[in-house]
Amino acid sequence: MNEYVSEKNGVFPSVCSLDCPDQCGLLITKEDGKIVKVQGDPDHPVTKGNICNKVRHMTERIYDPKRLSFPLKRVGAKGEGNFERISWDEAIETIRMRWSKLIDESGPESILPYSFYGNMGKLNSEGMDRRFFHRLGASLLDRTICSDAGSTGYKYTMGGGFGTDPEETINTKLFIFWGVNAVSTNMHQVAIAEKARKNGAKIVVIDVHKNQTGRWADWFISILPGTDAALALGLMHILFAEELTDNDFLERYTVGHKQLKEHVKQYDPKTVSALTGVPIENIYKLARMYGETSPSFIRIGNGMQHHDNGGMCVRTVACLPALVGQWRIKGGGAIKSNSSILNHNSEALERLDLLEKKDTRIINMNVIGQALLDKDQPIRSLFIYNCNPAIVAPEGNKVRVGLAREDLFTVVHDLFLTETAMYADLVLPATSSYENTDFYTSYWHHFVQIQQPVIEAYGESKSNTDVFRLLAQSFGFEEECFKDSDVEMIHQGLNCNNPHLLGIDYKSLSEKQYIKAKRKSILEERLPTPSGKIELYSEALTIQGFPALPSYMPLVKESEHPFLFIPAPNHNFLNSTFSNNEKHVRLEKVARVHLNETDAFKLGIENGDKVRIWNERGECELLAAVGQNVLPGVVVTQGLWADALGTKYFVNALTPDRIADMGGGATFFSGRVSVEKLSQN
Ligand SMILES: Nc1nc2c(c(=O)[nH]1)N[C@H]1C(S)=C(S)[C@@H](COP(=O)(O)OP(=O)(O)OC[C@H]3O[C@@H](n4cnc5c(=O)[nH]c(N)nc54)[C@H](O)[C@@H]3O)O[C@H]1N2
Ligand SMILES: Nc1nc2c(c(=O)[nH]1)N[C@H]1C(S)=C(S)[C@@H](COP(=O)(O)OP(=O)(O)OC[C@H]3O[C@@H](n4cnc5c(=O)[nH]c(N)nc54)[C@H](O)[C@@H]3O)O[C@H]1N2
Ligand code: SF4
Ligand SMILES: [Mo]
Repeated sequence: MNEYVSEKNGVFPSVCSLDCPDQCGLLITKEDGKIVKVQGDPDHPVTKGNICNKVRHMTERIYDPKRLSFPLKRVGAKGEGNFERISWDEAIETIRMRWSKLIDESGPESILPYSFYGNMGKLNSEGMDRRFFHRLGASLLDRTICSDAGSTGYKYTMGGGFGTDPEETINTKLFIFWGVNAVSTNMHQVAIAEKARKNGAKIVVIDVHKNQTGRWADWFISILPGTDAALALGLMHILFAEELTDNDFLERYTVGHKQLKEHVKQYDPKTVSALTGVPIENIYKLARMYGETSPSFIRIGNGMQHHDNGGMCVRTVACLPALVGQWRIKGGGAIKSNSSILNHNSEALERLDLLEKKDTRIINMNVIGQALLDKDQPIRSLFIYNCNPAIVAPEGNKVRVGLAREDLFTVVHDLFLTETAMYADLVLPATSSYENTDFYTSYWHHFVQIQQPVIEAYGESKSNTDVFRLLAQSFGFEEECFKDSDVEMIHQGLNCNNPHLLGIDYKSLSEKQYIKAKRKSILEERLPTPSGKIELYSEALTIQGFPALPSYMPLVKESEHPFLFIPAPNHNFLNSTFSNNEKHVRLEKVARVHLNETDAFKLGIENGDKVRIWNERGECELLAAVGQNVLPGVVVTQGLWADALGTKYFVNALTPDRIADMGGGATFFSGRVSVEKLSQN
């Protein structure tokens, strides 16, 4: 029995553990030891009682009959999915034996942990796991798949993940949702914007796909993929030329505005229109709207940065609020990510000091396919948790050839027998976050939240922290930190010198469930850029070989395939999570590829036709959605679908594993494909 789990029926506070900016406060109704209902907490100032469809149907996932409840070992060939039940003792002992042998033969760097944020809890995503692998001396993983290109670009301008407090955007008069499908991926920002709209705010969406967010906008601007920096520079051109800039702000709080003014002369509206596909008059209209409306707020999405030029693109867009002085207006500014505001004590949780070899190799998670096929310094074992690389990683066919290697010893810890787990030698059952103790920091709003377990562990499943404690014990690691309880780890993680977190600790969180960080406006604090100011001109960029001023850099033209391919997330899944749960699949129905009607006409494709999309890396088959939702030359899909459906929706079979310009980021949206109609329907 877990001492924190109440035996009583009732309603318990909780927090959504999914990798979503909204990080909702939840209320969980429990009857006879089981969760029967998941709702938004009406008192949570950001959630306000509303949650997405995905999590409202969470019980279907927690009690899905396919959920894993005991450890398994593989009995057939890799990928076939034949497993038999084993005990935890056998599982842990097998890992200890296999890894001890590997360490003797090839050193600990032959072992690679592979994880992401399937669970955003700090302890379960970057706590005991890090301690264990650092002490073991395993290869390090650079976790770059999501937002690193853009975060790095944003940092050159703003010094870190600092943006507007989203709650203040209730006052905003102009919202620009830029490369973000917020209706699906940040619904509470949409709810706030919707309220502001009742007070006269206008909503502009800039995207390559007129999806649910574009349809919701007052004004949708269609743009060619990878050209957002050009549009931003065109806006700057007009803002300077028409004296719509806030010169006092530029003088006081920025570096390089005079050079920038000269530099953007080359980005005249005609040039920019040719690059972006945005009509000249719309570039003028948007620039004037941005120059004349206050407060204005830009929500910078991850879509625009999953490109070859993603870093520079975000760096460039992030300069805009400074030009019009919006950082000093309540409700003005931008958010790419607010993650730096809630920085916790990661040194204490992760214990990098336990890693003996300081030059331990680092593997970028985006090139896991290449890395698994590399014969020089082979990866001989993988431990995968909080992540489903067989579906989510780029160059997916390469990843799967790698995972199928008979000589690779793979352990997968998950709630389900995911596509990745199908390739495992050992599969370990994971608890859901509702069964764990943890704390959470959002990368969008400013609340820290706590999770106390609401229900007992499902079957024999274990949390990530418990699995790594067991492994540490079996390896005989003596350090005290491997004995820390989850509660002790929360104390350690919140014991830090971040002034925003003052007064937030285990005790106060246990009482209040969520606490808002104390935060000054961006301008009251020295920005952690080299100059302490907003850097329109960045010397640091030149050291890395980039232009110091924001610039447009075209995408790599990787092949002659006629279409740019944008395989984005969908509404009812969370990356690949829920893509194996019937309820969510039913809500999403089928995978479609959106193409422009002129392209469709040329290819003889009609709405609803089955089409094949392919390139040198692979192929998939989807149903055509023909219309004007994308520009000619662009095709868009939504969702990372499970194979188990028997479909050929595996979009990452087509995506490149090139690395973006900055931060080692992914380039999911910079690939090219061909499209053809399939004869049978
Ligand atoms: N429902 C749902 N919510 C989610 C997720 C999910 O899978 N489903 N995933 C979560 C995670 S991990 C993340 S990182 C976020 C991601 O959520 P967002 O930040 O919204 O990012 P994406 O959905 O990847 O892409 C956003 C938009 O960018 C567009 N886009 C692609 N290329 C370009 C371009 O070059 N320029 C412009 N202007 N637009 C472009 C796409 O068409 C898409 O509409 O959402 C989180 N929330
Ligand atoms: N084509 C394309 N590919 C993409 C993207 C895209 O837009 N287009 N988006 C990319 C982005 S932004 C991201 S963030 C990645 C996300 O990729 P992943 O991090 O792989 O996200 P999920 O697919 O949600 O898989 C998370 C897994 O963690 C498991 N899990 C949940 N909680 C726990 C736990 O407590 N313990 C353990 N051990 N496991 C747990 C879940 O069951 C699930 O199988 O995908 C990337 N891939
Ligand atoms: S997935 Fe996002 S919107 Fe849905 S409940 Fe979780 S945090 Fe809220
Ligand atoms: Mo992500």
